[in-house]
Amino acid sequence: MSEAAITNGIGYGGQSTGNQYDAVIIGAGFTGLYQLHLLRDRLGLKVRVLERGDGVGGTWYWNRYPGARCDSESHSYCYYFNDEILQEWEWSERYPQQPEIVRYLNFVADKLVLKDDIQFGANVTAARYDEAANRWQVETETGEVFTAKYFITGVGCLSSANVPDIPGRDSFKGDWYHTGQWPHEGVDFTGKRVGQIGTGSTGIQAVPVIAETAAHLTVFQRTANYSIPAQNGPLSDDFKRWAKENTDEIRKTMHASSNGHPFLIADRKVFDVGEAERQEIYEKAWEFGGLRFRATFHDLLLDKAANDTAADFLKSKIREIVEDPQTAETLATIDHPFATKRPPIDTGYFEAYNRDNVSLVDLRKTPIVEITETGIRTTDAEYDLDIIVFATGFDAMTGSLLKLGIVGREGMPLSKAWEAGPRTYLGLQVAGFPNMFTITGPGSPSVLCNMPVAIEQHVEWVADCIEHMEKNGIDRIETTEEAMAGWVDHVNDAANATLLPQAGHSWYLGANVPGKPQVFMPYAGGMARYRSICDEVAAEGYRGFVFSGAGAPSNRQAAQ
Ligand code: N01
Repeated sequence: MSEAAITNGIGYGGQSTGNQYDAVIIGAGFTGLYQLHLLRDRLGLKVRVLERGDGVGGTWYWNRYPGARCDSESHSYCYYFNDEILQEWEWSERYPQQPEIVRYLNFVADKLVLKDDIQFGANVTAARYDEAANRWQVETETGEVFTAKYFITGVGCLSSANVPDIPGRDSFKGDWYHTGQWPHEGVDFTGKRVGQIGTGSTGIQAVPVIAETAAHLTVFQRTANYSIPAQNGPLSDDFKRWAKENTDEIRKTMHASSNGHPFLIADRKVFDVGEAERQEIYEKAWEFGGLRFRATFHDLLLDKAANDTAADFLKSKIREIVEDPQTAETLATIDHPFATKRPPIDTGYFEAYNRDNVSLVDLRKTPIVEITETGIRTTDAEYDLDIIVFATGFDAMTGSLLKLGIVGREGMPLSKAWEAGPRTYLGLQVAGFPNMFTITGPGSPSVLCNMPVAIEQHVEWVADCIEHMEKNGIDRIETTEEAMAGWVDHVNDAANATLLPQAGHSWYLGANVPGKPQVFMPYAGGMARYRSICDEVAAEGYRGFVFSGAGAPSNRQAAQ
Protein backbone atom coordinates (compact mmCIF):
# COMPACT_ATOMS: atom_id res chain seq x y z
CA MET A 1 0.00 0.00 0.00
CA SER A 2 1.31 3.45 -0.79
CA GLU A 3 2.84 5.61 1.90
CA ALA A 4 -0.02 8.07 1.48
CA ALA A 5 -2.48 5.31 2.37
CA ILE A 6 -0.63 4.48 5.54
CA THR A 7 -0.25 8.07 6.65
CA ASN A 8 -3.82 9.11 5.97
CA GLY A 9 -5.22 5.87 7.31
CA ILE A 10 -7.65 5.17 4.52
CA GLY A 11 -5.92 2.28 2.84
CA TYR A 12 -8.43 -0.01 1.21
CA GLY A 13 -6.46 -3.21 1.18
CA GLY A 14 -4.43 -2.56 -1.95
CA GLN A 15 -2.21 -5.29 -3.32
CA SER A 16 1.46 -4.66 -2.85
CA THR A 17 3.36 -7.31 -4.69
CA GLY A 18 4.92 -7.25 -8.14
CA ASN A 19 2.83 -5.68 -10.83
CA GLN A 20 -0.41 -5.95 -8.88
CA TYR A 21 -2.21 -2.70 -8.38
CA ASP A 22 -5.55 -1.41 -7.25
CA ALA A 23 -5.82 0.69 -10.38
CA VAL A 24 -4.01 0.91 -13.68
CA ILE A 25 -4.43 4.14 -15.62
CA ILE A 26 -3.47 4.49 -19.27
CA GLY A 27 -1.95 7.81 -20.29
CA ALA A 28 -0.06 10.58 -18.50
CA GLY A 29 -1.84 13.62 -19.88
CA PHE A 30 -4.27 15.87 -18.03
CA THR A 31 -6.42 12.84 -17.15
CA GLY A 32 -3.80 10.37 -15.99
CA LEU A 33 -1.99 12.84 -13.76
CA TYR A 34 -5.08 13.97 -11.89
CA GLN A 35 -6.60 10.48 -11.67
CA LEU A 36 -3.34 9.17 -10.20
CA HIS A 37 -3.27 12.00 -7.69
CA LEU A 38 -6.84 11.39 -6.50
CA LEU A 39 -6.67 7.61 -6.31
CA ARG A 40 -3.25 7.51 -4.71
CA ASP A 41 -3.27 10.54 -2.45
CA ARG A 42 -6.95 10.81 -1.53
CA LEU A 43 -8.01 7.18 -1.55
CA GLY A 44 -4.69 5.58 -0.67
CA LEU A 45 -4.77 3.11 -3.54
CA LYS A 46 -1.80 1.54 -5.20
CA VAL A 47 -1.80 2.92 -8.72
CA ARG A 48 0.31 2.61 -11.84
CA VAL A 49 0.11 4.89 -14.83
CA LEU A 50 1.27 3.40 -18.11
CA GLU A 51 2.32 5.97 -20.70
CA ARG A 52 3.65 5.19 -24.15
CA GLY A 53 5.58 8.48 -24.43
CA ASP A 54 8.81 9.21 -22.62
CA GLY A 55 7.35 12.09 -20.67
CA VAL A 56 4.09 13.53 -19.39
CA GLY A 57 1.83 15.55 -21.68
CA GLY A 58 -0.48 13.08 -23.40
CA THR A 59 -1.83 14.67 -26.57
CA TRP A 60 0.58 17.56 -26.11
CA TYR A 61 3.55 15.25 -25.85
CA TRP A 62 2.93 14.16 -29.46
CA ASN A 63 1.41 17.22 -31.11
CA ARG A 64 4.57 19.31 -31.58
CA TYR A 65 3.84 20.49 -35.09
CA PRO A 66 4.75 24.04 -36.15
CA GLY A 67 2.34 26.52 -34.57
CA ALA A 68 0.86 24.02 -32.09
CA ARG A 69 -1.05 26.05 -29.57
CA CYS A 70 -4.22 25.45 -27.62
CA ASP A 71 -7.41 27.20 -28.71
CA SER A 72 -8.64 27.49 -25.12
CA GLU A 73 -7.45 30.53 -23.24
CA SER A 74 -4.51 29.82 -20.95
CA HIS A 75 -6.18 30.79 -17.71
CA SER A 76 -8.86 28.17 -18.39
CA TYR A 77 -6.66 25.48 -19.90
CA CYS A 78 -5.38 24.15 -16.61
CA TYR A 79 -6.40 22.32 -13.48
CA TYR A 80 -8.66 24.12 -11.07
CA PHE A 81 -8.60 21.55 -8.25
CA ASN A 82 -5.57 22.92 -6.46
CA ASP A 83 -5.22 26.54 -5.39
CA GLU A 84 -1.46 26.32 -4.89
CA ILE A 85 -0.97 25.19 -8.48
CA LEU A 86 -3.27 27.93 -9.69
CA GLN A 87 -1.36 30.57 -7.77
CA GLU A 88 2.16 29.35 -8.54
CA TRP A 89 1.89 28.69 -12.26
CA GLU A 90 2.04 31.64 -14.63
CA TRP A 91 0.96 31.50 -18.28
CA SER A 92 2.77 33.82 -20.65
CA GLU A 93 0.31 34.27 -23.54
CA ARG A 94 -3.43 34.41 -24.11
CA TYR A 95 -3.30 30.88 -25.58
CA PRO A 96 -0.67 28.42 -24.37
CA GLN A 97 1.85 27.09 -26.86
CA GLN A 98 2.55 23.36 -26.90
CA PRO A 99 5.93 23.56 -25.08
CA GLU A 100 4.38 25.70 -22.35
CA ILE A 101 1.59 23.15 -21.79
CA VAL A 102 4.14 20.35 -21.51
CA ARG A 103 6.13 22.49 -19.02
CA TYR A 104 2.93 23.08 -17.05
CA LEU A 105 2.09 19.36 -16.87
CA ASN A 106 5.66 18.61 -15.75
CA PHE A 107 5.33 21.30 -13.10
CA VAL A 108 2.12 19.68 -11.81
CA ALA A 109 3.60 16.17 -11.95
CA ASP A 110 6.66 17.32 -9.99
CA LYS A 111 4.68 19.32 -7.46
CA LEU A 112 2.40 16.37 -6.70
CA VAL A 113 5.31 13.89 -6.90
CA LEU A 114 3.55 11.82 -9.53
CA LYS A 115 6.35 10.63 -11.81
CA ASP A 116 7.50 7.75 -9.59
CA ASP A 117 4.16 6.07 -10.21
CA ILE A 118 4.22 6.54 -13.96
CA GLN A 119 5.91 4.03 -16.23
CA PHE A 120 7.05 5.81 -19.38
CA GLY A 121 7.66 4.06 -22.68
CA ALA A 122 4.93 1.58 -21.77
CA ASN A 123 2.82 0.98 -24.85
CA VAL A 124 -0.27 -0.99 -23.85
CA THR A 125 -1.29 -3.57 -26.43
CA ALA A 126 -3.79 -5.71 -24.49
CA ALA A 127 -6.15 -5.34 -21.55
CA ARG A 128 -8.25 -8.33 -20.60
CA TYR A 129 -10.82 -8.68 -17.84
CA ASP A 130 -10.34 -11.85 -15.78
CA GLU A 131 -13.82 -12.55 -14.44
CA ALA A 132 -12.87 -15.22 -11.89
CA ALA A 133 -10.29 -12.95 -10.26
CA ASN A 134 -12.22 -9.74 -10.94
CA ARG A 135 -9.04 -8.14 -12.18
CA TRP A 136 -7.84 -6.49 -15.34
CA GLN A 137 -4.66 -7.84 -16.89
CA VAL A 138 -2.92 -5.12 -18.81
CA GLU A 139 -0.02 -5.98 -21.08
CA THR A 140 2.52 -3.76 -22.74
CA GLU A 141 4.31 -4.20 -26.03
CA THR A 142 7.32 -5.63 -24.22
CA GLY A 143 5.21 -8.33 -22.58
CA GLU A 144 5.10 -6.83 -19.11
CA VAL A 145 1.79 -7.61 -17.37
CA PHE A 146 0.06 -5.49 -14.74
CA THR A 147 -3.07 -6.53 -12.90
CA ALA A 148 -5.56 -4.27 -11.20
CA LYS A 149 -9.12 -4.16 -9.95
CA TYR A 150 -9.79 -0.89 -11.76
CA PHE A 151 -8.79 -0.12 -15.33
CA ILE A 152 -9.03 3.54 -16.30
CA THR A 153 -8.30 4.92 -19.74
CA GLY A 154 -6.99 8.44 -20.12
CA VAL A 155 -5.82 8.06 -23.69
CA GLY A 156 -7.23 11.31 -25.04
CA CYS A 157 -9.84 11.81 -27.72
CA LEU A 158 -7.46 13.03 -30.41
CA SER A 159 -4.35 10.92 -30.16
CA SER A 160 -4.64 8.20 -32.77
CA ALA A 161 -3.19 9.72 -35.94
CA ASN A 162 -5.18 9.37 -39.15
CA VAL A 163 -2.70 9.02 -41.99
CA PRO A 164 -4.75 8.55 -45.14
CA ASP A 165 -3.89 5.56 -47.20
CA ILE A 166 -3.32 7.49 -50.41
CA PRO A 167 -2.03 5.26 -53.24
CA GLY A 168 1.74 5.47 -53.55
CA ARG A 169 2.28 7.00 -50.11
CA ASP A 170 5.14 4.70 -49.28
CA SER A 171 6.90 5.33 -52.56
CA PHE A 172 7.55 9.00 -51.70
CA LYS A 173 11.32 9.58 -51.60
CA GLY A 174 11.13 12.77 -49.59
CA ASP A 175 10.15 13.02 -45.90
CA TRP A 176 6.61 12.90 -44.62
CA TYR A 177 5.19 13.63 -41.19
CA HIS A 178 1.81 13.52 -39.48
CA THR A 179 1.25 16.54 -37.24
CA GLY A 180 0.22 14.32 -34.34
CA GLN A 181 3.45 12.29 -34.48
CA TRP A 182 5.85 15.15 -34.95
CA PRO A 183 9.59 14.46 -34.51
CA HIS A 184 10.85 15.81 -31.20
CA GLU A 185 13.89 17.30 -32.87
CA GLY A 186 11.65 19.37 -35.14
CA VAL A 187 11.64 19.67 -38.92
CA ASP A 188 13.68 22.21 -40.85
CA PHE A 189 11.64 23.54 -43.76
CA THR A 190 14.27 26.01 -44.90
CA GLY A 191 14.47 26.06 -48.67
CA LYS A 192 12.14 23.06 -49.01
CA ARG A 193 9.11 22.52 -51.22
CA VAL A 194 6.44 21.49 -48.78
CA GLY A 195 2.99 20.04 -49.43
CA GLN A 196 0.43 20.09 -46.64
CA ILE A 197 -2.73 18.00 -46.78
CA GLY A 198 -5.50 19.15 -44.44
CA THR A 199 -7.00 22.42 -43.32
CA GLY A 200 -8.57 21.62 -39.94
CA SER A 201 -7.57 23.34 -36.68
CA THR A 202 -4.10 21.82 -36.93
CA GLY A 203 -3.45 22.63 -40.57
CA ILE A 204 -4.67 26.18 -40.11
CA GLN A 205 -2.17 26.68 -37.28
CA ALA A 206 0.67 25.11 -39.23
CA VAL A 207 0.35 26.94 -42.57
CA PRO A 208 1.59 30.42 -41.53
CA VAL A 209 4.50 28.98 -39.56
CA ILE A 210 5.68 26.57 -42.26
CA ALA A 211 5.33 29.35 -44.84
CA GLU A 212 7.86 31.48 -42.96
CA THR A 213 10.79 29.23 -43.85
CA ALA A 214 9.70 26.93 -46.68
CA ALA A 215 10.78 27.74 -50.22
CA HIS A 216 7.22 27.00 -51.24
CA LEU A 217 4.17 25.65 -49.44
CA THR A 218 1.34 24.03 -51.40
CA VAL A 219 -1.80 23.52 -49.31
CA PHE A 220 -4.10 20.73 -50.46
CA GLN A 221 -7.61 21.61 -49.26
CA ARG A 222 -10.47 19.13 -49.38
CA THR A 223 -13.02 20.99 -47.25
CA ALA A 224 -12.80 24.74 -46.87
CA ASN A 225 -13.03 25.89 -43.28
CA TYR A 226 -14.05 28.91 -41.26
CA SER A 227 -11.43 30.44 -39.04
CA ILE A 228 -11.39 33.31 -36.59
CA PRO A 229 -8.28 35.22 -35.62
CA ALA A 230 -7.01 34.10 -32.23
CA GLN A 231 -5.69 37.59 -31.44
CA ASN A 232 -2.99 35.94 -29.40
CA GLY A 233 -0.46 37.99 -27.47
CA PRO A 234 1.42 38.20 -24.20
CA LEU A 235 -0.75 38.37 -21.09
CA SER A 236 -0.52 41.66 -19.24
CA ASP A 237 0.45 41.75 -15.56
CA ASP A 238 -3.02 43.11 -14.83
CA PHE A 239 -4.69 40.14 -16.48
CA LYS A 240 -2.42 37.67 -14.71
CA ARG A 241 -3.22 39.31 -11.37
CA TRP A 242 -6.95 39.34 -12.16
CA ALA A 243 -6.91 35.64 -13.08
CA LYS A 244 -5.18 34.69 -9.84
CA GLU A 245 -7.45 36.83 -7.71
CA ASN A 246 -10.61 35.49 -9.33
CA THR A 247 -10.10 31.77 -9.58
CA ASP A 248 -13.39 31.01 -7.81
CA GLU A 249 -15.35 33.19 -10.19
CA ILE A 250 -13.59 31.78 -13.25
CA ARG A 251 -14.22 28.22 -12.06
CA LYS A 252 -17.88 29.08 -11.47
CA THR A 253 -18.23 30.47 -14.99
CA MET A 254 -16.52 27.46 -16.58
CA HIS A 255 -18.81 25.11 -14.65
CA ALA A 256 -21.90 27.10 -15.61
CA SER A 257 -21.08 27.32 -19.30
CA SER A 258 -22.20 24.70 -21.77
CA ASN A 259 -18.69 24.23 -23.16
CA GLY A 260 -16.45 24.70 -20.14
CA HIS A 261 -14.92 27.95 -21.35
CA PRO A 262 -14.46 30.96 -19.07
CA PHE A 263 -17.25 32.87 -20.78
CA LEU A 264 -20.98 32.28 -21.15
CA ILE A 265 -22.93 32.04 -24.38
CA ALA A 266 -25.08 35.15 -24.82
CA ASP A 267 -28.82 34.80 -24.13
CA ARG A 268 -29.85 36.86 -27.15
CA LYS A 269 -30.85 35.30 -30.44
CA VAL A 270 -29.54 36.35 -33.83
CA PHE A 271 -32.81 37.90 -35.01
CA ASP A 272 -33.45 39.68 -31.70
CA VAL A 273 -31.18 42.41 -33.06
CA GLY A 274 -31.22 44.31 -36.34
CA GLU A 275 -28.75 43.80 -39.17
CA ALA A 276 -26.52 46.75 -38.27
CA GLU A 277 -26.25 45.78 -34.61
CA ARG A 278 -25.57 42.16 -35.55
CA GLN A 279 -22.71 43.14 -37.83
CA GLU A 280 -21.29 45.29 -35.06
CA ILE A 281 -21.47 42.36 -32.64
CA TYR A 282 -19.72 40.06 -35.11
CA GLU A 283 -17.11 42.71 -35.89
CA LYS A 284 -16.31 43.18 -32.20
CA ALA A 285 -16.10 39.41 -31.67
CA TRP A 286 -13.77 39.13 -34.67
CA GLU A 287 -11.55 41.88 -33.26
CA PHE A 288 -11.56 40.28 -29.82
CA GLY A 289 -10.76 36.94 -31.39
CA GLY A 290 -10.96 33.27 -30.51
CA LEU A 291 -13.74 30.85 -29.70
CA ARG A 292 -15.78 33.62 -28.05
CA PHE A 293 -17.10 34.41 -31.53
CA ARG A 294 -19.29 31.31 -31.24
CA ALA A 295 -20.78 32.68 -28.02
CA THR A 296 -22.13 35.89 -29.54
CA PHE A 297 -25.65 34.49 -29.94
CA HIS A 298 -27.57 31.72 -28.27
CA ASP A 299 -28.98 30.15 -31.44
CA LEU A 300 -25.96 29.97 -33.75
CA LEU A 301 -25.87 26.19 -33.48
CA LEU A 302 -29.62 25.74 -33.29
CA ASP A 303 -31.07 27.67 -36.20
CA LYS A 304 -29.68 27.45 -39.74
CA ALA A 305 -30.89 30.91 -40.75
CA ALA A 306 -29.23 32.36 -37.66
CA ASN A 307 -26.07 30.44 -38.40
CA ASP A 308 -26.03 31.73 -41.99
CA THR A 309 -25.54 35.29 -40.72
CA ALA A 310 -22.33 34.30 -38.92
CA ALA A 311 -21.21 32.13 -41.84
CA ASP A 312 -21.72 34.99 -44.30
CA PHE A 313 -19.80 37.38 -42.07
CA LEU A 314 -16.85 34.99 -41.81
CA LYS A 315 -16.83 34.23 -45.55
CA SER A 316 -16.81 37.95 -46.31
CA LYS A 317 -13.75 38.32 -44.07
CA ILE A 318 -11.92 35.67 -46.09
CA ARG A 319 -12.70 37.54 -49.32
CA GLU A 320 -11.48 40.79 -47.74
CA ILE A 321 -8.19 39.31 -46.52
CA VAL A 322 -7.15 37.09 -49.41
CA GLU A 323 -5.96 39.15 -52.38
CA ASP A 324 -6.17 36.60 -55.20
CA PRO A 325 -9.90 36.28 -56.02
CA GLN A 326 -9.72 32.66 -57.10
CA THR A 327 -7.85 31.59 -53.95
CA ALA A 328 -10.30 33.59 -51.86
CA GLU A 329 -13.21 31.84 -53.52
CA THR A 330 -11.71 28.40 -52.93
CA LEU A 331 -11.19 29.26 -49.26
CA ALA A 332 -14.62 30.83 -48.83
CA THR A 333 -16.68 28.13 -50.56
CA ILE A 334 -17.58 26.41 -47.32
CA ASP A 335 -20.20 23.68 -47.46
CA HIS A 336 -21.28 23.37 -43.82
CA PRO A 337 -22.76 25.70 -41.22
CA PHE A 338 -20.36 27.62 -39.00
CA ALA A 339 -19.08 25.62 -35.98
CA THR A 340 -20.66 22.35 -37.05
CA LYS A 341 -17.07 21.21 -37.44
CA ARG A 342 -14.78 22.31 -34.62
CA PRO A 343 -14.10 25.99 -35.50
CA PRO A 344 -10.39 26.70 -35.85
CA ILE A 345 -8.79 29.91 -34.64
CA ASP A 346 -5.66 31.20 -36.28
CA THR A 347 -2.74 33.55 -36.37
CA GLY A 348 -2.35 34.80 -39.93
CA TYR A 349 -3.89 31.83 -41.73
CA PHE A 350 -5.77 33.56 -44.53
CA GLU A 351 -3.04 36.24 -44.74
CA ALA A 352 -0.52 33.49 -45.52
CA TYR A 353 -2.17 33.01 -48.94
CA ASN A 354 -1.01 36.52 -49.88
CA ARG A 355 2.61 35.36 -49.75
CA ASP A 356 4.34 34.51 -52.99
CA ASN A 357 5.52 31.19 -51.62
CA VAL A 358 2.07 29.82 -50.67
CA SER A 359 -0.47 28.31 -53.05
CA LEU A 360 -3.73 26.44 -52.66
CA VAL A 361 -5.01 23.35 -54.46
CA ASP A 362 -8.75 22.67 -54.42
CA LEU A 363 -9.09 18.92 -53.97
CA ARG A 364 -12.84 19.10 -54.49
CA LYS A 365 -12.15 20.13 -58.10
CA THR A 366 -8.92 18.23 -58.64
CA PRO A 367 -8.63 15.30 -56.19
CA ILE A 368 -5.37 13.62 -55.32
CA VAL A 369 -4.75 10.63 -57.57
CA GLU A 370 -1.56 9.38 -55.97
CA ILE A 371 1.58 10.18 -54.11
CA THR A 372 4.55 9.64 -56.37
CA GLU A 373 8.26 9.29 -55.64
CA THR A 374 8.63 13.03 -56.07
CA GLY A 375 5.40 14.57 -54.86
CA ILE A 376 1.62 14.61 -55.14
CA ARG A 377 -0.31 14.09 -58.35
CA THR A 378 -3.86 15.39 -58.66
CA THR A 379 -6.24 14.94 -61.58
CA ASP A 380 -4.87 18.22 -62.88
CA ALA A 381 -1.14 18.47 -62.13
CA GLU A 382 1.89 17.01 -60.44
CA TYR A 383 3.44 18.93 -57.52
CA ASP A 384 7.11 18.27 -56.81
CA LEU A 385 7.76 18.19 -53.08
CA ASP A 386 10.57 17.59 -50.61
CA ILE A 387 8.31 17.21 -47.58
CA ILE A 388 4.65 16.20 -47.15
CA VAL A 389 2.85 17.24 -43.96
CA PHE A 390 -0.27 15.26 -43.14
CA ALA A 391 -2.48 17.56 -41.07
CA THR A 392 -5.18 14.98 -41.58
CA GLY A 393 -6.49 14.61 -38.06
CA PHE A 394 -7.29 11.63 -35.92
CA ASP A 395 -9.27 8.48 -35.57
CA ALA A 396 -11.02 10.50 -32.91
CA MET A 397 -12.53 9.32 -29.64
CA THR A 398 -12.46 5.59 -30.37
CA GLY A 399 -9.14 5.03 -32.20
CA SER A 400 -6.88 5.15 -29.16
CA LEU A 401 -9.24 3.06 -27.05
CA LEU A 402 -9.52 0.32 -29.65
CA LYS A 403 -5.74 0.22 -30.05
CA LEU A 404 -5.47 -0.91 -26.41
CA GLY A 405 -6.81 -4.36 -27.36
CA ILE A 406 -9.47 -4.31 -24.65
CA VAL A 407 -11.37 -7.54 -24.00
CA GLY A 408 -14.20 -7.65 -21.46
CA ARG A 409 -16.34 -10.38 -19.89
CA GLU A 410 -16.74 -13.65 -21.79
CA GLY A 411 -13.89 -12.73 -24.12
CA MET A 412 -15.82 -9.88 -25.76
CA PRO A 413 -13.42 -7.50 -27.56
CA LEU A 414 -14.33 -3.82 -27.31
CA SER A 415 -13.87 -3.66 -31.07
CA LYS A 416 -16.73 -6.17 -31.44
CA ALA A 417 -18.94 -4.47 -28.85
CA TRP A 418 -18.46 -1.25 -30.81
CA GLU A 419 -18.70 -2.77 -34.27
CA ALA A 420 -21.63 -0.51 -35.17
CA GLY A 421 -20.12 2.49 -33.39
CA PRO A 422 -19.28 3.35 -29.79
CA ARG A 423 -21.95 2.74 -27.12
CA THR A 424 -21.43 3.84 -23.55
CA TYR A 425 -23.33 4.96 -20.50
CA LEU A 426 -22.40 8.57 -19.73
CA GLY A 427 -19.28 8.14 -21.84
CA LEU A 428 -17.84 6.45 -18.77
CA GLN A 429 -18.59 2.76 -18.97
CA VAL A 430 -19.45 0.00 -21.40
CA ALA A 431 -21.70 -2.96 -20.48
CA GLY A 432 -19.61 -6.12 -20.34
CA PHE A 433 -16.49 -4.29 -19.19
CA PRO A 434 -16.73 -4.18 -15.39
CA ASN A 435 -14.56 -1.77 -13.40
CA MET A 436 -13.36 -0.12 -16.60
CA PHE A 437 -13.80 3.65 -16.83
CA THR A 438 -13.23 5.59 -20.04
CA ILE A 439 -12.36 9.15 -19.12
CA THR A 440 -13.82 11.59 -21.67
CA GLY A 441 -15.04 8.60 -23.65
CA PRO A 442 -17.50 8.71 -26.55
CA GLY A 443 -20.88 9.86 -25.29
CA SER A 444 -19.40 12.45 -22.93
CA PRO A 445 -19.01 16.17 -23.74
CA SER A 446 -15.20 15.92 -23.99
CA VAL A 447 -14.23 17.44 -27.33
CA LEU A 448 -17.18 19.83 -27.34
CA CYS A 449 -15.82 21.25 -24.11
CA ASN A 450 -12.70 22.94 -22.85
CA MET A 451 -10.95 19.64 -22.12
CA PRO A 452 -9.51 20.21 -18.63
CA VAL A 453 -13.01 21.03 -17.34
CA ALA A 454 -14.44 17.84 -18.83
CA ILE A 455 -11.47 15.84 -17.52
CA GLU A 456 -11.66 17.19 -13.96
CA GLN A 457 -15.37 16.35 -13.78
CA HIS A 458 -14.85 12.77 -14.99
CA VAL A 459 -11.78 12.11 -12.90
CA GLU A 460 -13.49 13.37 -9.74
CA TRP A 461 -16.67 11.40 -10.47
CA VAL A 462 -14.66 8.20 -10.97
CA ALA A 463 -12.63 8.78 -7.80
CA ASP A 464 -15.86 9.32 -5.80
CA CYS A 465 -17.37 6.19 -7.32
CA ILE A 466 -14.30 4.09 -6.49
CA GLU A 467 -14.22 5.53 -2.97
CA HIS A 468 -17.86 4.50 -2.56
CA MET A 469 -17.04 0.99 -3.75
CA GLU A 470 -14.00 0.58 -1.54
CA LYS A 471 -15.71 1.93 1.57
CA ASN A 472 -18.66 -0.40 1.05
CA GLY A 473 -16.79 -3.54 0.07
CA ILE A 474 -18.10 -3.54 -3.48
CA ASP A 475 -16.13 -5.63 -5.96
CA ARG A 476 -17.60 -4.68 -9.29
CA ILE A 477 -19.39 -1.90 -11.05
CA GLU A 478 -20.87 -2.45 -14.46
CA THR A 479 -23.40 -0.55 -16.48
CA THR A 480 -26.26 -2.33 -18.21
CA GLU A 481 -27.34 -2.66 -21.84
CA GLU A 482 -30.55 -0.79 -20.97
CA ALA A 483 -28.72 2.14 -19.38
CA MET A 484 -26.41 2.29 -22.35
CA ALA A 485 -29.27 2.19 -24.87
CA GLY A 486 -31.01 5.03 -23.03
CA TRP A 487 -27.86 7.12 -22.98
CA VAL A 488 -27.07 6.51 -26.66
CA ASP A 489 -30.60 7.71 -27.50
CA HIS A 490 -30.08 10.78 -25.35
CA VAL A 491 -26.73 11.54 -27.02
CA ASN A 492 -28.38 11.26 -30.45
CA ASP A 493 -31.28 13.48 -29.40
CA ALA A 494 -28.88 16.08 -28.02
CA ALA A 495 -26.92 16.15 -31.29
CA ASN A 496 -30.06 16.24 -33.43
CA ALA A 497 -31.35 19.24 -31.50
CA THR A 498 -28.37 21.16 -32.95
CA LEU A 499 -26.97 21.78 -36.42
CA LEU A 500 -23.89 19.68 -35.60
CA PRO A 501 -24.87 16.59 -37.62
CA GLN A 502 -25.19 18.79 -40.72
CA ALA A 503 -21.43 18.61 -41.28
CA GLY A 504 -21.57 15.16 -42.80
CA HIS A 505 -17.77 14.92 -43.13
CA SER A 506 -16.96 15.79 -39.54
CA TRP A 507 -14.75 13.74 -37.28
CA TYR A 508 -17.43 14.17 -34.59
CA LEU A 509 -19.29 11.58 -36.70
CA GLY A 510 -16.25 9.47 -37.46
CA ALA A 511 -16.71 10.42 -41.12
CA ASN A 512 -13.03 11.29 -41.62
CA VAL A 513 -11.83 7.71 -41.30
CA PRO A 514 -12.82 5.41 -44.18
CA GLY A 515 -14.91 2.48 -42.96
CA LYS A 516 -15.52 3.91 -39.48
CA PRO A 517 -19.16 3.58 -38.40
CA GLN A 518 -20.81 6.99 -38.50
CA VAL A 519 -22.22 7.83 -35.11
CA PHE A 520 -22.26 11.28 -33.52
CA MET A 521 -19.79 10.61 -30.71
CA PRO A 522 -19.60 13.51 -28.25
CA TYR A 523 -22.49 14.57 -25.99
CA ALA A 524 -23.86 17.87 -27.29
CA GLY A 525 -26.23 18.56 -24.41
CA GLY A 526 -23.72 20.84 -22.72
CA MET A 527 -21.16 20.35 -19.99
CA ALA A 528 -23.21 21.97 -17.22
CA ARG A 529 -26.20 19.75 -17.94
CA TYR A 530 -23.98 16.69 -18.23
CA ARG A 531 -22.38 17.43 -14.86
CA SER A 532 -25.76 17.58 -13.16
CA ILE A 533 -26.85 14.31 -14.81
CA CYS A 534 -23.70 12.57 -13.48
CA ASP A 535 -24.27 14.05 -10.02
CA GLU A 536 -27.88 12.83 -10.01
CA VAL A 537 -26.79 9.35 -11.12
CA ALA A 538 -24.40 9.13 -8.16
CA ALA A 539 -26.90 10.62 -5.71
CA GLU A 540 -29.44 7.98 -6.76
CA GLY A 541 -27.09 5.15 -5.80
CA TYR A 542 -25.36 5.08 -9.18
CA ARG A 543 -28.49 4.67 -11.27
CA GLY A 544 -27.80 2.66 -14.43
CA PHE A 545 -24.90 0.77 -12.89
CA VAL A 546 -25.00 -2.59 -11.14
CA PHE A 547 -22.73 -3.24 -8.19
CA SER A 548 -21.71 -6.72 -7.13
CA GLY A 549 -19.64 -8.23 -4.34
CA ALA A 550 -20.18 -8.65 -0.61
CA GLY A 551 -20.94 -4.99 0.02
CA ALA A 552 -23.19 -4.46 -3.01
CA PRO A 553 -26.69 -3.22 -2.07
CA SER A 554 -28.41 -6.45 -3.20
CA ASN A 555 -26.10 -8.62 -1.07
CA ARG A 556 -26.33 -6.28 1.92
CA GLN A 557 -30.13 -6.58 1.84
CA ALA A 558 -29.95 -10.35 1.50
CA ALA A 559 -27.66 -10.58 4.53
CA GLN A 560 -30.04 -8.57 6.73
O1 N01 B 1 -7.93 17.35 -37.85
P1 N01 B 1 -9.31 17.56 -38.65
P2 N01 B 1 -7.09 18.43 -37.04
N1 N01 B 1 -7.29 13.85 -48.34
O2 N01 B 1 -9.88 16.18 -38.77
C1 N01 B 1 -8.25 16.71 -44.26
C2 N01 B 1 -8.29 19.50 -32.03
N2 N01 B 1 -7.23 20.47 -32.18
O3 N01 B 1 -5.86 17.75 -36.57
O4 N01 B 1 -12.58 18.09 -43.78
C3 N01 B 1 -7.37 15.17 -48.22
O5 N01 B 1 -10.14 18.59 -38.07
C4 N01 B 1 -9.64 17.01 -43.78
O6 N01 B 1 -10.51 17.27 -44.84
P3 N01 B 1 -12.08 17.00 -44.68
C5 N01 B 1 -9.60 20.12 -32.46
O7 N01 B 1 -10.63 19.61 -31.68
C6 N01 B 1 -7.11 21.38 -31.23
O8 N01 B 1 -6.95 19.68 -37.79
O9 N01 B 1 -12.20 15.64 -44.01
N3 N01 B 1 -7.64 15.79 -47.06
C7 N01 B 1 -9.36 18.22 -42.89
O10 N01 B 1 -9.19 19.38 -43.65
C8 N01 B 1 -9.68 19.69 -33.87
O11 N01 B 1 -10.95 19.74 -34.43
C9 N01 B 1 -6.14 22.31 -31.35
O12 N01 B 1 -12.61 17.03 -46.04
C10 N01 B 1 -7.84 15.03 -45.99
C11 N01 B 1 -8.02 17.85 -42.26
O13 N01 B 1 -7.42 16.92 -43.14
C12 N01 B 1 -9.11 18.30 -33.78
O14 N01 B 1 -8.03 18.42 -32.91
C13 N01 B 1 -5.29 22.33 -32.44
C14 N01 B 1 -7.77 13.63 -46.05
C15 N01 B 1 -8.19 17.20 -40.92
O15 N01 B 1 -8.82 18.06 -40.06
C16 N01 B 1 -8.62 17.73 -35.07
O16 N01 B 1 -7.99 18.76 -35.83
C17 N01 B 1 -5.45 21.39 -33.39
C18 N01 B 1 -7.49 13.04 -47.30
N4 N01 B 1 -7.44 11.72 -47.45
C19 N01 B 1 -6.41 20.45 -33.25
N5 N01 B 1 -8.00 13.15 -44.82
C20 N01 B 1 -5.96 23.27 -30.32
O17 N01 B 1 -6.70 23.52 -29.42
C21 N01 B 1 -8.22 14.22 -44.02
N6 N01 B 1 -8.12 15.35 -44.72
C22 N01 B 1 -4.76 23.92 -30.53
